[in-house]
Amino acid sequence: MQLQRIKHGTPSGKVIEALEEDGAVIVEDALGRDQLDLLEREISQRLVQTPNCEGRFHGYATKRIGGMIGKSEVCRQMALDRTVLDIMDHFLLPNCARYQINLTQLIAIGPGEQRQITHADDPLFPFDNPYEIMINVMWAVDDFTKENGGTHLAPGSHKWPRDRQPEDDEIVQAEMPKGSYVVWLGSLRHGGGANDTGSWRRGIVMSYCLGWLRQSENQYLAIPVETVRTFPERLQELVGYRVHEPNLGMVDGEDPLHWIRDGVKPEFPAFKDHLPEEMNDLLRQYYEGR
Ligand SMILES: O=C(O)CCC(=O)C(=O)O
Ligand SMILES: [Fe+2]
Repeated sequence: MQLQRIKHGTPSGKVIEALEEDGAVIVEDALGRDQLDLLEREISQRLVQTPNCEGRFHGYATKRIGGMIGKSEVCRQMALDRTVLDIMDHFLLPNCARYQINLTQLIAIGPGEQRQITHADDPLFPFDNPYEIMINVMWAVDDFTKENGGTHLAPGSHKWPRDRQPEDDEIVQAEMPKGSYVVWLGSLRHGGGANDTGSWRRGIVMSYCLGWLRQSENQYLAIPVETVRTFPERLQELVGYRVHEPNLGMVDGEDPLHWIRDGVKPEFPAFKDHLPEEMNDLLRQYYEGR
């Protein structure tokens, strides 16, 4: 059993097909040398200053840094990767007006870290979801190997009953060169690997979820608003500065995108409707038909 491996730049349909089948897929060589060099400069000092995590789930010999999209230009580029967005369009867009960033997190698994418990990520949202509600993309900053903690994944487990846990022979590890990424669906069983080497295994998770869910990481505090103002509009929207129709995420009845764009929040704005077209049509019929 192996994960399918696809070269970056291959039409997204192939990647989506593999994800439908296995629930996880590796996309190879998505970052160029210059991006990897810049990323190294953006993260190395931060990692030195960051203490180890303190929790059984997050690890004790692991370091994590949140809000990466506000801290790294390369992460902003990763967030907008065309293949990644095609994947999210396919799996998430049928069930929301727009999807959003759930969290962006650097995960550095340190020497001696033990294997993380095998889990699915989507029980974060406590309801019986009949479709995928979140998807994670793990970008390799170092080569991922079996020895240094390459992510464990159980291909096909997105189709299993919820209470079925994988046996060891149903699990594969994401082995991939740095600059590649592995995508897994929110329902897929997986976990961080044990690190039996003397060096860190650094990866960056870019997580996306339906636009009407609460984000795991509070994007409005994780990223300084002055930094958000420098983002392209698509990225401002992705981190959450956009109304999800109908009427979720408004500020004084305004779409936050206007406030971010114009730089000032009006003192006395007119409170507006933010509705999908079908609802507007229904309202029009109701009020005009009376
Ligand atoms: O670091 C990894 O490879 C996976 C981590 C993970 O699945 C998690 O923390 O939820
Ligand atoms: Fe996870």
